[in-house]
Amino acid sequence: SNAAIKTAPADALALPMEGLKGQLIDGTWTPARDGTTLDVVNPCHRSVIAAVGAGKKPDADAAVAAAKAAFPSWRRMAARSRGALLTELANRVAAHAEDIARVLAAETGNALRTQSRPEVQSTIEVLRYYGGVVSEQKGETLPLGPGLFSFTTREPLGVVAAIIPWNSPLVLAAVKIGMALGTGNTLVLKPAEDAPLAVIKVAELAADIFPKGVFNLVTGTGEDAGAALSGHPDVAKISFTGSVEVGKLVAHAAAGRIARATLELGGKSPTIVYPDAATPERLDALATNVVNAMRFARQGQSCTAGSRLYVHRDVFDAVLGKVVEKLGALRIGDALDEATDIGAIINEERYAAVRDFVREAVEAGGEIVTGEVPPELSASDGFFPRPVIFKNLGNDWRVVREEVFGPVLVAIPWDSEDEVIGWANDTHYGLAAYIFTHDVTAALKAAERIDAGWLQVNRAGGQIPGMSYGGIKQSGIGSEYSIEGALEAYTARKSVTINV
Ligand code: TXE
Repeated sequence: SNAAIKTAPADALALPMEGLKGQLIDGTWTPARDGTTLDVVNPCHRSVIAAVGAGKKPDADAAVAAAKAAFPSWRRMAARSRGALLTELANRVAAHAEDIARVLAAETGNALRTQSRPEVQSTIEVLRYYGGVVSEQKGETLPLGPGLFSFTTREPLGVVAAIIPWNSPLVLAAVKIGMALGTGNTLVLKPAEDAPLAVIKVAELAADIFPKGVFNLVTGTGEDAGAALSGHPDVAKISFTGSVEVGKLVAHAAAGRIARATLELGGKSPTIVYPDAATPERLDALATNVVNAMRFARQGQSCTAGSRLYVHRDVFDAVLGKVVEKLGALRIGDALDEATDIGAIINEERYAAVRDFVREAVEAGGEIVTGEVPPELSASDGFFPRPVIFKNLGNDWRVVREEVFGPVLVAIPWDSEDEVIGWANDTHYGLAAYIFTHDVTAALKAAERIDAGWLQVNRAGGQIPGMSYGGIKQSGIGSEYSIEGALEAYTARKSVTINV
């Protein structure tokens, strides 16, 4: 039970939060216009670590107006000069990396060593990537025949509203900052109400880098600040990462005024293990990859989590045995404790949702290979569920079909390639897939047939700047992390045709 879970000594909780500001609107730090605030809670202790402005429609309106006013001169700045400002932001984040990582760990419950520090490093990489690459905002030329010549340019759209979730808030913010500002748009960023603090710290570093009104930050709930932004007539483009449910609302709001929307939504990604990947000498590395693919070290709260594990029947027991052994070596505990591998689920509601998934599957006869039904908590317990692996499940059960967004892996044996690829594709999601085989033909065949935006073969790492990343089916529209994705989604082509 949870009694065994270690928490950090109280002094480890002293956070670099002094002077934490709040909303950045038109270059000025402002509380919510109605004076209300939202508490930000450390999910490992349920302690309130900060209160931020509960921004609403008037705050969103002011931020959009500022971004709109700043657009004409920002769009005229040379791309390489905008890039230089993104690089400057990256350098400042690097100079404050440890402080930011600690705030990130405290608000998300994502362990400092395994998740939060690496996320800050990815944030720096992403900002540096866009800082360097935005000069590639080029057009094409087209000789249209005698006396006619045409060229295209890539024009920014205007005000971009970016709405981000709590699971890896900083790097997702960095991607949207890099894509929107790099291509000459102005920005209103809204972090998730559960984890706005690390993003606020980055906004503090950005405040005097960009001209006023170029980079705005509004804090508040999705229903208030988020909906006000996605429905705003002066927002030319919305970039949203979060749930499918809210993604549909955002898409509707955008469609109502023919605004553009990029959506990065959920997933139920398959991990497929072929027998040759689980030979005695490969088993250890394979099991590490399976654990990493499931993002257990982020409590499974990742859209790319490889949450359906399909293992060839011949090696099923051997693979499960090794994965359980690997999981057993991971320490669950306070996110700020250096020894911790796995931290806490973001909040009580998400903890209860994970518990419901597990309980329901157990009641239906699913067999728990490792873990337990997350226990009922007393009011001061952190939201620490143990990793769960299930076997003997029905293919149509909720835990097999829906995104749990918690540390719950379903393991299913397969016999034929056709069968397993059919199962892999039998979902309304299409985000990631992980394939483990050293047979090149098998890997390429699977890559060809699996419907997913991002396939990894013999790897289970994170996104790398430069590589397009995005989903198909209900996992989303558009791609991020690359300049191509930024140009497609954040600019419009303009053709100029000349009679020479
Ligand atoms: O996400 P929400 P939640 C999935 C995952 C998880 C579920 C619920 O399955 O269990 O979503 O998480 C803002 N108009 N993912 O409820 O609500 C909100 O303030 C405009 C997948 O936390 O989608 C926050 O900033 N905005 C995922 C952001 O949307 C609204 C990451 C995301 O919150 C809004 C997170 C509205 N009406 C959750 N309502 C991924 N793809 O990585 C909320 N928001």
